[in-house]
Order: sequence, then structure tokens, then C-alpha cells
Amino acid sequence: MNSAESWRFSKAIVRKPGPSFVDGITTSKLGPPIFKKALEQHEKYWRALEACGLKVLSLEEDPRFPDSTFVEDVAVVTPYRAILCRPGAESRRGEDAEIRPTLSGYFPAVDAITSPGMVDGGDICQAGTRFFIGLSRRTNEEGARQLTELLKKDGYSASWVDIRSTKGLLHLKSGLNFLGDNRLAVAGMLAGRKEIEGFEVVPVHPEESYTANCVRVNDHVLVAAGYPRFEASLRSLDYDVIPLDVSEFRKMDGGLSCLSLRF
Ligand code: CIR
Repeated sequence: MNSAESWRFSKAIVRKPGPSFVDGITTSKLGPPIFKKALEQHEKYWRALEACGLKVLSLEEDPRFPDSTFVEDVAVVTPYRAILCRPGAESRRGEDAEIRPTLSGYFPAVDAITSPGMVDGGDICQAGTRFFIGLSRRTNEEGARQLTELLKKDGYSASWVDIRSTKGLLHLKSGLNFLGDNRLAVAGMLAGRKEIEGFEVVPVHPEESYTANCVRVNDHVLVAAGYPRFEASLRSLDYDVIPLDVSEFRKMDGGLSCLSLRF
């Protein structure tokens, strides 16, 4: 990305899942993930990012942190700075420090959310020069306040979206994602929220809520495979859709966006 408005990406960071991936946090009732399949799906995922024109850095697995493949949660990145999050889940604290040296190599400044603030990157949805910040079980008001201040320094605005009593959403981006062109993919549980007024909404059918976690990458939109209604909506809007099977990540409450940092 080369300006606050532009959001063409040229790079991405991913982290390979390690065997401890199966010990990560989950609320899903879909059963334990099959590690070998997760590895295959992960490789297809980052190859798809490459196909979108990104140069991908694939970090080695980190056995200390089972959830560290969900690399999006540990930082918020803009062309101006990387902001290390202080993850909301105890078992994920330390993933942020681990990635700091990598981010220092890419970004002109590296800042950090400090205690008692907590932020998970999955709660942060950039829509042009505006950031939606989800208040959730992982992102608290103090974290949102610190993040808002840091983003403001670079000319961004922030809208907080409280999802603490919205059932079925781990993170804001589990239900809301920017598609570019002033459009948002929005799951039913967030439909009609006043914070998203002014955006064109591409609704996600209640039976397909999981696919709301899609990712616009340059001229393409990555979507979870197996959600025909949403895929058809995107195609009818002329998006070039790349469906990807992420079944094993879903079993650990993860989606497409959480598997990479894109910039
Ligand atoms: C966690 O609970 O932290 C992981 N098992 C899943 C994180 C998914 N991240 C995301 O949606 N941004």
C-alpha cells in the first residue's frame, strides 16, 4: 500500500501452523483439526496471495503459540506504522513480541498497545481511511482508545462497533469485511448497525455467516469455499473470486483474514 486511501497490497506475512495448532483456543463444535490438511490448506492460501501479486513471507511455525498461525491478530498495519496488539487471550500474549523484529524490517515505525489495553487484529477492519474497531471479548475500550490515537496520527478515523453482546462473532471481522468500492460484506447479526451507514452492504445469508470473513486482495476477493450464495453475489458485482478451503482453520475459530497480514 502506498497511501492512506490506496489499499493495493504488495506484501503479506503468514505463519505456518505447527503440530501444536490443534491445541489452540476454540469454541467450535466441528471436531479437532487434521494437522496435515491444515498445512495443505495453509500453503494453498499463501499461494493464492502470491497469485494476487503479493510477495509472501512465510514465517516458521512457533510451537509455543498454538494460535500463532492466525497472524492477523497480533498487529494492525498501515503504510505508516505497524501497531503490535496486546492479544486478548492470555495464551496468545507473547505472539506480539515474537513478530516485532519481522515487522521492524518492513515498517517505518512500530508501536504497541500497552496494558491494560487489549486488541486482537481480527477486530480491526480498515475501510479506506476509516477503521472499524470492534469491542469484543478480545478488544477492550482501553485498547480501542490507544489504537484510535495511533491511527489518528496518520490521518485515519475510527468507529467503534460494540459486538460484546452480539452472538456468534469472535471478532468484528468474523462478520464484517471491506470489499473496496465503498462496499462491506456484512453478516446478518451486524445488518442495520448505524456505524456502517454510508457503505453499500453486500449481505451474507444467515446460513453462510462464516463467509463474511472474506478478504479483498487487489483485483481479487478470497472467500471460504462452499458458500454459493455469497460467491454468486460477489460474481454478480464483477468481483474476481478465489474460493479457498479453510475447513481446518474454521475448526479453530479462524477464517481467511486471520491467516495473513497484508500491506
Ligand atoms: C483464537 O481463538 O484466538 C484462535 N483460535 C482463532 C483466531 C481467529 N482470528 C481471527 O478471526 N482474526
